[in-house]
Amino acid sequence: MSKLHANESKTQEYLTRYMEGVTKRNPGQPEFIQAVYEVASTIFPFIADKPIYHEMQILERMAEPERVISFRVPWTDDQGRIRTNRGWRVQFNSAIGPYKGGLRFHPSVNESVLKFLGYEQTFKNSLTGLPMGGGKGGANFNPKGKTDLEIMRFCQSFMTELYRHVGADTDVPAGDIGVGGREIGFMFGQYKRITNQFVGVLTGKGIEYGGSKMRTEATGYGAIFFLRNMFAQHNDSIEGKTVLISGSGNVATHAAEKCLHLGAKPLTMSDSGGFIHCKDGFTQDQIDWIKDLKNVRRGRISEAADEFNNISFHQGRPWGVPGDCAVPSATQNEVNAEEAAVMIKNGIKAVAEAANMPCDQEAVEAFIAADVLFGPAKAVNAGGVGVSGLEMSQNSARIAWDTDHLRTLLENMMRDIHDSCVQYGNTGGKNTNYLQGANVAGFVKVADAMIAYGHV
Ligand code: NDP
Ligand code: 2IT
Repeated sequence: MSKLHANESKTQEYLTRYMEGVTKRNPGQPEFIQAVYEVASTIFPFIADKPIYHEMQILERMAEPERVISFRVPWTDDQGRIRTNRGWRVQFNSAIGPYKGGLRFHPSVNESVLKFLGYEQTFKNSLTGLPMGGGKGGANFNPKGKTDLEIMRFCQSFMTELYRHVGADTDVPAGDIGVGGREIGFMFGQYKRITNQFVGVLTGKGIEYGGSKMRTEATGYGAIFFLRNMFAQHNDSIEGKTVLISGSGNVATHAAEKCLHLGAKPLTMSDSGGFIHCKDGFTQDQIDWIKDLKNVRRGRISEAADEFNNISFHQGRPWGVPGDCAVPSATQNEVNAEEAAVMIKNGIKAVAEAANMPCDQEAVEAFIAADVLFGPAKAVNAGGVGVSGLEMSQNSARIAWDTDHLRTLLENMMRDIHDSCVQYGNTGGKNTNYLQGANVAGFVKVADAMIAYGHV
């Protein structure tokens, strides 16, 4: 066996043994194990000749959240019945700053999902270049069909416990699935009332009470900036490309909008009921109508097909529609190996993960093996938490920057993240390996900070 092959098989052996340990310690947590594997499979080769990371047990420590808080959330529905949900905050890693990451309200939320999200968030936040640790939280609460008053009572009850665990220099939550401007307003109001403090304890706030311009748009816009940068790096252009988008929430609608700004054509959007297809590409008016449908009327995406002649509604997910790029923007594991194979057969050129872990491991491997440009979530969607970090800066300094300035900061941040991926993602293949690039670039800063602190 050559020395190179001997090293590779040793690295593989470490990875296998490591994953056996992670799997044993986290029974019933498949999403978390999946996220750890995705990172570890690229980090073990990187640290093969860097014994300090092994000696300091960095990957072992990184796979253990610093703290998981779980609590009861009782609330009263409009019929006067007492309802009970479970809330969590996973404070994953504070090596480079206060815990930072969103809150998700969805019936599928459990500890595995929040641990995968908190783990990913640690590397993503490191990539932004800002001083933010990783965290995530939420509740197994289903906001669908609830009235505004029910949402308000739930959010107030949730914050009545959460407030003692968070703080502007401790842990700063934000939105995620099922948590947008309305929910952040209710939670911020409750925090302020309980603590008698007006501080930047949440991001994604309304502009009137300490929110940042561009935060609402940041994740979707940032994802499409990243897609543009991947094309430019590989001597191609986003202009004229057709784009398959899933989801129809905050991330999806703003991704569609930025596609229009940059001359690309968004063809699809979806929700849990199915997807809509517009072969001409959605117009800004149609995107605005969908934003209103989802944020104000809180309806289903199928209604867009009743409203517009050139939009059709279909069951399932949009991945069978031929397109140049895919920007999955709904939820985890929404692209599997068969769907990836269909997209590859249809000639897909680039995939940018705007949701967190939307492609399963086999789909990721299939895209990379087929030389499809693959942008992983922790890089592609980092613009959201990036502008959250800028909201924290503005709150601390008690100032407010204007839209143009923030747009430039976001665009520059996405450029820098892209360039860090290129720096660490050159594996000798035809394309940059953005998966490896993002994982390694995110890892190094957190790992080196942990080493500086000694055995903690
Ligand atoms: P929203 O709640 O605004 O929208 C979520 C969208 O995804 C809806 O269209 C929803 O459909 C769909 N969806 C959610 N769960 C499922 C499911 N299990 N199956 C099918 N469709 C589903 O959330 P966001 O747009 O904020 O978040 C979307 C993704 O982006 C998530 O993965 C989130 O973690 C990630 N993200 C969000 C950031 C942000 O700033 N908001 C930042 C970085 C990442 P339906 O209404 O039918 O449930
Ligand atoms: O997944 C994410 O990065 C988010 N939901 C945004 C987190 C934040 O703190 O803005």
